[in-house]
Amino acid sequence: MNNRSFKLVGVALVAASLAFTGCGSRTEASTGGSTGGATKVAKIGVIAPLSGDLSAMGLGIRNSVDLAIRQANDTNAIPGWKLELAAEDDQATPDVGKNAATKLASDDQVVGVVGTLNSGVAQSTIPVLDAAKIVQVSPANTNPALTRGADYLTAPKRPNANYFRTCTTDDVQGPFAAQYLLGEGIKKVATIHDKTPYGQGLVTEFAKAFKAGGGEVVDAETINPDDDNFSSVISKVQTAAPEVVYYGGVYSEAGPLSKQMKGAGLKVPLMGGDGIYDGNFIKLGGADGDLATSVGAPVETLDSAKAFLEGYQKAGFSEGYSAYGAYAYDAANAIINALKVSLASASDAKSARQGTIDAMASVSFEGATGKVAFDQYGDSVSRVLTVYAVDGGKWVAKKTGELQ
Ligand code: ABU
Repeated sequence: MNNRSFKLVGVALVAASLAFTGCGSRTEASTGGSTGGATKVAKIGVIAPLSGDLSAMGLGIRNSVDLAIRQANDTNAIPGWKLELAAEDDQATPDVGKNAATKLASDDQVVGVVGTLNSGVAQSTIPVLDAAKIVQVSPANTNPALTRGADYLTAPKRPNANYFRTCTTDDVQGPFAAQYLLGEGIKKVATIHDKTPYGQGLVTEFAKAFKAGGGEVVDAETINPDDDNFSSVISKVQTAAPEVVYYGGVYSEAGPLSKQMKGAGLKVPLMGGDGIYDGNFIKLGGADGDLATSVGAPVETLDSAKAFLEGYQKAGFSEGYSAYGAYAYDAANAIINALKVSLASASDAKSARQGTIDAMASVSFEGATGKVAFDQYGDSVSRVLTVYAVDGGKWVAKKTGELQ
């Protein structure tokens, strides 16, 4: 791992001006644009947190899928068919997500699902949708085991043929963060994770790469996902005197953790993964100097994302697209591309479910985030990541690249 190098694909020092607002949850369907007299209906579901602490990310996912559906209907992308959105709130909770998947699977018009945000929720939804032969494409799940199984490094084996993702994975993201810190001269790091598949997996991958690169993990702690007082963990970490605290988890705990760290005198940067890359991290206590990696390049810098950004603004959504909006838009368009094949000769949506999964293997197009295509495990072929720092109270891109 220590001889890996970064291939820079672009260096961006731009403010990431994501708009973040939350609002209450509701399950909804959208008729999605004009449809040129189509009579048959196929639905694309969304399963994401539409309420609660992580709704800023979930609503950005929902809106971006809605946009892709509206545009497909407006351009009559699938002649004879009208697409509809069926969005379900998973509340970032595995059981709620499983119920959402069961509900969507029982709707004969559902042919694909975009989601989930959380890797732990995906563990519950994937088998349900797989049994119903419904394709699931996540814009945000980064746990490697979802596509390559528990032995994802030594003996990768795809657990579910219906599952794909447009984001990269934590066996890339963790080492990317480690390489960045080592390159900045950081030698001593403490780790904390929230015991979720995402948080634990990310810290495991980070720590392996950091140690392999000559760094030392001076303390390793955990918190519970719903904790709000981190004083005992902070005092243990403080004793170990790290130069950085690397956190595996999401912004709802990471923001308060950063604030409490600094308040207790542990005035070192907190660094996390894509789960903390949100304006709410800063609102909740994230401070200047804190760091995050997130998937892809900053969308505001990408020519390929211009149509998405303009369309999103024009659509007038009241919530920002957040970290995964462009990835959700690409996930929806991947399904729509597969539907162009599977629905072409289908008499009804349900009969096209298996054909949609089959067609995903050949999907390849230039999406908002760049090339969208999948490998033999259902993973994205894109492995680009960006390091962001909180600077002047907002996220600023520091380095965009690909782990070699
Ligand atoms: N990838 C960050 C979102 C959380 C998760 O994967 O569980």
